[in-house]
Amino acid sequence: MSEATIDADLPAVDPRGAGAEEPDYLRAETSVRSWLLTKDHKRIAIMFYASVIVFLMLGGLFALILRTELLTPEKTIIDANTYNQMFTLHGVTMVWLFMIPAIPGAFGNFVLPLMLGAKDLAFPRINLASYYVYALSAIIMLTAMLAGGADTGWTFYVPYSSTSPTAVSWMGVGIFVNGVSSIMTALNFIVTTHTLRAKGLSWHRMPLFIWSIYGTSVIILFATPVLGMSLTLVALDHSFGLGIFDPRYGGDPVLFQHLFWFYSHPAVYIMMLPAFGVISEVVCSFSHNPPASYRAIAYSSLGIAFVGFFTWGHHMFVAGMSEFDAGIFGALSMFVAIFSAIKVFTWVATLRGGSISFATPMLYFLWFLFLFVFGGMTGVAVATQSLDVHWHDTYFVVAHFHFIMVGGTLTSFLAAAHYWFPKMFGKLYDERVGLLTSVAVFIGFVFTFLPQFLLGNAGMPRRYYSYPEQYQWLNVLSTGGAWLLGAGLLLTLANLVIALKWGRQAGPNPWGSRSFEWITASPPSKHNFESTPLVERSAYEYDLPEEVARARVPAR
Ligand code: HEM
Ligand SMILES: [Cu+2]
Repeated sequence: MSEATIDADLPAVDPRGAGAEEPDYLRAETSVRSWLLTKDHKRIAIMFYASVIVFLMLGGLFALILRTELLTPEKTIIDANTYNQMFTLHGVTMVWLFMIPAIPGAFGNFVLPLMLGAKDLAFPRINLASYYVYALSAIIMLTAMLAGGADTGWTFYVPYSSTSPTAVSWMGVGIFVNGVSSIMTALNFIVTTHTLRAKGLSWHRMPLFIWSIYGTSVIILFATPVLGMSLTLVALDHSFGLGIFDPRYGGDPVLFQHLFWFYSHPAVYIMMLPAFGVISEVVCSFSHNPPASYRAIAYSSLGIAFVGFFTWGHHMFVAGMSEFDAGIFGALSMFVAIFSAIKVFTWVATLRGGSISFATPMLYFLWFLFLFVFGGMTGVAVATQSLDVHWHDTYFVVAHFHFIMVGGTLTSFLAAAHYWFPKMFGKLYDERVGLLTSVAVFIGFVFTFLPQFLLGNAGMPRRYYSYPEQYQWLNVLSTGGAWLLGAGLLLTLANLVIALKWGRQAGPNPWGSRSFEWITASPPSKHNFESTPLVERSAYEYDLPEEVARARVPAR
């Protein structure tokens, strides 16, 4: 690999993009073996992508079963025990098999090396191993589902979880193994960002997506072992009656809540930061503007990663906490909201004076903005002890975190799925259908989750399969919304799958972005770039004409 030098003459560009004379990564080898044993970050990304979509559909199926049960006040389709299993499986599948690996595994793996001008991640074999460890964890969790399931909720609160007759221990093993996969991926991203940046690519020239993936990786590294340890202790209690969390043997059930939330609050940022990264890229690319403040967005990711470790107590306001502690945890939680608000204001300011194009990812950004801000504000509300005593364990909390996780992370995942589609597959999806399905997803979402705030505020507790009659009409709205949301997601998937075969050729940079992954061909060749790029600008120089911006990253 030679380093390209700057040439006054601009290279002639193949319609598929520079480097297209080499077969792209999808066509370089086609045997099944070449996929299963690949060390190419792009193929591993596709394997993660396909898997997380399968689990999104499975988790979605569980959700529709739950919502359908709640259509009527008494039993509709499943009994109480099955209902308990169903919401546990829904939570476990969505959190660990979809949400956490989704953006980092699929899009992080694919674009991070491209954005850094690297040929691959630092440890390609560990990357492949992390996929198989993830797949193993999925197998363990699925067998746990078949072998008795789990009915504790995704939070595994003791003492119920250590005595439940269901397959709690085996499920815990699955989540433990899943964490190992997360840690492998995180380590790989951190080392790659430190060591494989192309020449000239200083930290402050990097695309903002990298900062958010970096922040996520740091959280994963510090928080995930705590989850592994706590679930191991629960499994030991459950299988061997050790009594670590059982007061009869001198154990302490509240200790579990501390340990669990010490991981799981940071984990909400494991799910959220990658979404912020996607949003930053989408906003800049579709408003053709640099971020209003690069540093504000980059550093607030690190700020969130840090402060997120000190807020877990807001999940335990009613677990016997002193008012002083509650005040401290509440105030610290609001710091996170400040960092998030910095991001939101910076994104909005980025639109100013831009030439905005309303493609599907940009519409998802709008949904994100509305839903995430709404979810965040309700977060500040539930972080206030006096309010949370009323809302805790009601549908209000369910609505809050779905606004954040579905309204924030899933919309970003969908934005990313459309935004990077041309890069990943070399094709363009149908824009009109993309916009329509996005509207369906939004309307479905609002009908599903907005009524849940009202239900929670009116006192409907979460995790019950029946409810008093006066709650019915809001539940009917919510269930109807869920079906629409499900249909919107299926149509979105169909639109993308159809584009794989019938989509128009995309070209290297269909959105006119300045970020570095758009320099190379779509889809990229196996080695990403023919020669190592030399970076002479930042990822957001929209004041330069496209050809000049291109020439300042001489690479093919
Ligand atoms: C502005 C920032 C946020 C604040 C101040 C905040 C605050 C809170 C509080 C106080 C609770 C506990 C309520 C209760 O149990 O009664 C809660 C629950 C929850 N939040 Fe947030 N939150 C914020 C952002 C997020 C984000 C970004 C996510 C996810 C990506 C998230 C996901 C969750 C989840 C999953 C729960 C419920 C967990 C459970 O009990 O099963 N939150 N939040
Ligand atoms: Cu929290």
